[in-house]
Amino acid sequence: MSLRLYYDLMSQPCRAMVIFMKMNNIPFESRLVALRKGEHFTPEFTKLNPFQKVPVLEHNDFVLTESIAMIRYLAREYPIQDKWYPKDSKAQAKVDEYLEWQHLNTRLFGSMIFRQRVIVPMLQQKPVDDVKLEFYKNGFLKVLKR
Ligand SMILES: N[C@@H](CCC(=O)N[C@@H](CS)C(=O)NCC(=O)O)C(=O)O
Repeated sequence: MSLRLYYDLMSQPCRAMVIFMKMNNIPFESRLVALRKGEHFTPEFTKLNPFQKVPVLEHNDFVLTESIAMIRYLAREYPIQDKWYPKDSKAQAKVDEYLEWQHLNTRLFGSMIFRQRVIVPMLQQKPVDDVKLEFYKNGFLKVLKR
């Protein structure tokens, strides 16, 4: 049974997948997709994920996009430690609560800091926009306090 993960470690959801799979001893084949080289725009990759985003999980012929769906799928398919995704309904609901929340909170502000601090200056050869950076840093501090 083959399980493949298409990823780039520059991406936060990809890192989450790699950490989750390694911590739970889920064997997988690595398929690196270099976002900086635009490898997610190739026709082969677009066939896998028409949205041209990583991560993508391929389990035999079954293809899944969206990291949260992947984590839930793997938690059903593999014997993962309960602390990662509990079977108890209420405990699982609390994990789900965080998984839904993080997209527009920790992930959004964390990735925007990285974007403003690293990606935009590198790609556009511009100095860091301190006003924007400060905005996302403050947003990040606020969501970290919740
Ligand atoms: N909600 C998706 C997010 C996927 C996503 O936004 N991936 C980014 C990297 S973090 C990507 O592939 N971006 C490439 C692009 O937009 O061109 C998930 O959790 O898997």
